[in-house]
Amino acid sequence: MGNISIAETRCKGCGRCIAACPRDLIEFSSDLNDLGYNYVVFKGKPEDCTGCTLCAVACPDQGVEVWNQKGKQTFVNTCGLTERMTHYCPGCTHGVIHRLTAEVLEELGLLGRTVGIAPVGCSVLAYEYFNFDMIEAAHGRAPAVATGVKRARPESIVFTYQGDGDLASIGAAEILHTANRGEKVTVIFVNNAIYGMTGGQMAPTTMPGQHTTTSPFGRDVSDSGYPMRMAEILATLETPAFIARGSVHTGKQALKTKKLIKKAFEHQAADRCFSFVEILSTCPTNWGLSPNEATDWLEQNMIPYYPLGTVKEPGGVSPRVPTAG
Ligand SMILES: Cc1ncc(C[n+]2csc(CCOP(=O)(O)OP(=O)(O)O)c2C)c(N)n1
Repeated sequence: MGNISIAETRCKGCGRCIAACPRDLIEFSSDLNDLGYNYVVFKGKPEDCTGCTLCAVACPDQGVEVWNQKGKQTFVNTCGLTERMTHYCPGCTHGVIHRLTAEVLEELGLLGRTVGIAPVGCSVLAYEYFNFDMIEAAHGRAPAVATGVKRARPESIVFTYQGDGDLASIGAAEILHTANRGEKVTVIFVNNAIYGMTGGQMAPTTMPGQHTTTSPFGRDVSDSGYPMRMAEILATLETPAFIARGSVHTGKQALKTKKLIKKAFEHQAADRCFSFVEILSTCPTNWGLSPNEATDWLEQNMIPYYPLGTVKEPGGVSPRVPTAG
């Protein structure tokens, strides 16, 4: 027996918690909340809920809290995030990735010395949501800014938070050379297979045949090449300490991805070189799908091409990068 509390006012009606509940205990209300969405409600009895927390883990909007049968709160929203509502569309998983990142930093006790760098893209306003120091970078240039911050303040924990258009296209040179230099920074790479913020143009990660506003007949690989597997490309380099790929399209995958994010920051905290976590993410709005359909599409199309798990973890201490300290 457990108990969940759903913040009706935060709910965007994406239904990710409904899909995540193994006991089918959550449903849409027929009423709209102040945001104009059909919010979700708990439909079971407290004794039906096991307190597994998957609904809370799957929620992109910090809308669910969970207690176990002894009345102990088992899912608490992290103080690494502000309480602001995000501007993300319903079913977008940027919010889940924000939360996992903030949870890891809180659990590792690193919040007080973290500097995040977010460039242009849907997460351009990430500084409103992360509750620690953030810097805004020009499109694609976050790894260069991170290099400067880390070299000037080696005691800081420095990470970039980048989309696939940003990292694999306009910022392709920055990420490659930052990884190759073995800068002691962490990169959270959100791959939603499209340029989200600007209206759904084709990205280097767009799937073959995928319809976008600049590939209305589907990505033609004979014309634009195959999608780039950035994690594998960076893993060919000597210096990175840790490279992995996760996904957050379900609560269970989000929990696995949190472990990868944790490892990445642990490597940085141990003064090792470059760590990188690519995270597959849904963009229901620009994919033209409902949140549930987007989850299925990601599972059927992206995961077979972008396999999940650790890509490279040489361990040990990588070559030292000169720092100012
Ligand atoms: C130098 C420069 N070129 C182009 C743009 C326009 N622009 C802003 S966001 C963006 C795409 C971002 O897509 P992505 O990095 O995949 O992130 P998402 O929005 O999908 O999260 C582009 C092309 C810009 N702001 N600056």
